[in-house]
Amino acid sequence: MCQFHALLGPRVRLCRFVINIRQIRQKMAKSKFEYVKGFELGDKCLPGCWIVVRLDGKCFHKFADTHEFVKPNDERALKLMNHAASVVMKEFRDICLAFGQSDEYSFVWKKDTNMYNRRSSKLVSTVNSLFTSAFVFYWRQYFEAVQLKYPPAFDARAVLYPTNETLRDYLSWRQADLHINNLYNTAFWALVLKKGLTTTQAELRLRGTVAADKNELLFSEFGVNYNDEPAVFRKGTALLRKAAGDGYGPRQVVVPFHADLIGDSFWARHSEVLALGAPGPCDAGDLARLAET
Ligand code: DGT
Ligand code: MG
Ligand code: MG
Repeated sequence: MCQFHALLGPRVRLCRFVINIRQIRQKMAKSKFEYVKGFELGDKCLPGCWIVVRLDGKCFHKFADTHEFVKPNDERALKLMNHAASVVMKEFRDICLAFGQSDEYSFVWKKDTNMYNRRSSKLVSTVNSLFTSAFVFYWRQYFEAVQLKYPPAFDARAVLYPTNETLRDYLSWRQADLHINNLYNTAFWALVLKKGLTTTQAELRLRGTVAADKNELLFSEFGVNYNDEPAVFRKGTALLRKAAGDGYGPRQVVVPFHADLIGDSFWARHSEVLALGAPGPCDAGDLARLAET
């Protein structure tokens, strides 16, 4: 026994010595190097403001071409975007609304959120990386045999809106942007795909036209009433958190709406969003749209 201890003794002492040296080094490192933390800039979002994180596909004109997206609107791509956004909303309960169109999505954080201590870089980077990974993860669910040819990327930023009015104006701006682009693209691709014009000819044909001209062109030359185009193409997708009652009691769901965000009726119907209230109830139409996603 004594011999055993005699044998172990120096080893134990050596171990303790090594541990002590390590601890001293760690303490020194902390005191000597910790000052570099001071180089990090604070990026806490102002209190009381709505925080909007908007992300947008990087070079999606190329991504859409490479993956042969249907022109001007590819339902698979829009549904995949909506699915990725609902993954983000399910993860972060303080996102009360999201709005998507084309290759972009805006996520609205409740103005009183304290998520990540309101640090902009944390909010932006986590939303963006979860959205992007979900986009890739669920690709096959929507594109089936179409192989993802390279990893897509999205840029992202956070913008603060100090009042309900500025937040609504922001969302109106994104929806108006969608309307202008989609009306143009619908007319442009009708001229190219249905009438055989080259892209240059189609561009020339539409140059200088206003919305009424494009509506008229679609109707008179292609029999298309723009207002009958699918609402998801014309209005984009707003995702809202709602309460759905089922046999197991109420649960939260993320429901897609393809509605006008510019007028008042959407905000009156979903008044809980701006009032920071609990999710409102679903109706049958909401549940039907939810089932389609
Ligand atoms: P960026 O955002 O500056 O990196 O550049 P892009 O190329 O992403 O430009 P952006 O975001 O202004 O425009 C979105 C592009 O994505 C636009 O060229 C059309 C394409 N895109 C988005 N959704 C669809 C779709 O459903 N079908 C087709 N064919 N193209 C789409
Ligand atoms: Mg883009
Ligand atoms: Mg875009």
